Amino acid sequence: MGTTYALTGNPNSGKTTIFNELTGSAQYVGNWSGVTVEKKEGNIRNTGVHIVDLPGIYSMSSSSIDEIIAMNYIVQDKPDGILNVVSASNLERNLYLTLQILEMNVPVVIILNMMDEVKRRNMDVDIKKLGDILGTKIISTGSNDRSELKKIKHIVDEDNKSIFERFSYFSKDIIEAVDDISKAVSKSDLESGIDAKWLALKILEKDQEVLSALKDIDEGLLKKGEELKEELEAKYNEDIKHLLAKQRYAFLSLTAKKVIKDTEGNLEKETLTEK
Ligand code: GDP
Ligand code: MG
Ligand code: K
Repeated sequence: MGTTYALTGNPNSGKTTIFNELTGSAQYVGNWSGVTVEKKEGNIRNTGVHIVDLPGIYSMSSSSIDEIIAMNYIVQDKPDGILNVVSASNLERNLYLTLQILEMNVPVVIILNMMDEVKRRNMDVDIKKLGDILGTKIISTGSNDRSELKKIKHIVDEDNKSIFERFSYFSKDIIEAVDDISKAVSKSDLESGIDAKWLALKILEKDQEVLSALKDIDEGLLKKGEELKEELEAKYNEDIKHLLAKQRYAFLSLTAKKVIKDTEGNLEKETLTEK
C-alpha cells in the first residue's frame, strides 16, 4: 500500500485551492459512502502519494455529517498523516481544529495558508515558534507563493521532537479523568488501533456518534465515563463539551499572543481573526 494523506481544514481556509495545487489535474470525484457529500481524491504531482480531501469543518465533535465523515475517516481508515490547511488570516479560530486533530494522536503537517493576507495587514506569524508549541511541521504559503508545497512529499515522516503534550492545556481534573478512563480501555478496543486517550476523551464527552460507531464498548467503561462527566459538570457547573472548548481556546489565545508579530518581529497586540 502506498502513502495516503488526508486533507483537512476549516471551510474557506483554501483547502480546494491547495488540493488543486498539489494534485494538478490528477484528481477524481466521488461520494462518501451512504451520503451525497462529495469525496475528492488525487495524487500529489509526480509522486505516488495519495490525498483524500475531507469535508471542510470547524471541529471534530460529531455535530454535523461533515464532522462525522472526517472523524470516521481518520479513526477507521487511518491515513498515514493529516495535511491540515490553516488560514493564517484567521489563526486562532482555525487552530481549534488543529488542536483536536493533535488530540487524535495522528501525524500532522500544518499548511499555513493565506500568509499573503497576513503580510497585507502588516502582520507576521512566527512559524518556528508555532511549530515548536504545537510540535508540528509547518509549511507556509499564500496565493503569491506556493513553492513550499513542494516539500510536502516527505515531510510527514520526518522526526519531530516536541514539547507539545496532548491535553496539557486541560485542567488537572480533566487530565486525570482521561487517564483514568484510558487505563480501563479494553484490549479489544486497542486492537482496533484506536488511540486509548482519544477514546477516553470521547467517552468522557459522551460523544454518541463515536461510541455507537465502535460497538462492544464495555458497559463499565461507559458508566465510569458518565460518572466522571457528571462529577466535572457539577464542579464547574458547565457542560463538559463547553468546558473542554473553553480550555482549548484559552490555550490557543495564549499561543496566538506568542506567535503573532508585526513586520519588525515585535509581538502584536492584535490577534489574527477574519475581519
Ligand atoms: P475551501 O473552502 O477551504 O476549499 O477554500 P477555497 O480553496 O475555495 O478558497 C476560499 C477562497 O480563498 C477563494 O476565493 C480562494 O481563491 C481564496 N484563497 C485560497 N488560498 C488563498 C491564499 O493563500 N491567499 C488568498 N489571499 N486567498 C486565497
Ligand atoms: Mg472547498
Ligand atoms: K479571503
